[in-house]
Amino acid sequence: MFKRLPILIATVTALGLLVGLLAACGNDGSDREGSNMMSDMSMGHDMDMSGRDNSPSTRPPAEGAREIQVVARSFAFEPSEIEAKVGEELAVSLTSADITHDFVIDELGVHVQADKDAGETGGVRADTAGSYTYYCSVPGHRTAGMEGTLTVA
Ligand SMILES: [Cu+2]
Repeated sequence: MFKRLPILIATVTALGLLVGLLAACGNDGSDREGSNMMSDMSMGHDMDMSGRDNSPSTRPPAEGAREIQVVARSFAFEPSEIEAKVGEELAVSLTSADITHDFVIDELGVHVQADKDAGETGGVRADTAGSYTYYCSVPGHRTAGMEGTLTVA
């Protein structure tokens, strides 16, 4: 897992450069319409890539939200259990102790991401009592143990 990630990033970067080069070549030899098509294609490519990192479901915490500090590391969350009241506004402040991790609760549309040097804070609120599982969506991390439970009562 650890050894493959840099290779993947390098491959993606190389592909991006290749697309850029192709677009530049197309610019030289073709008319404006052709080059627009090329840039549209590479824009779509970029959007797909960023869509993975920046989920639109991350929302800023509500004013007065209770801050919950969560530290993500390979491969656990600290704490692994969070309690909240029904309708309570939480501000989950995620930091990472090592590599990129995220904090996802599918049922609540929560996605907070933290890189090693850049944390993120996201608003969390459950209007229905119950147990909600939070996990890290980086491939392999959840099965390695990056799971926790938000209990709302
Ligand atoms: Cu992770």
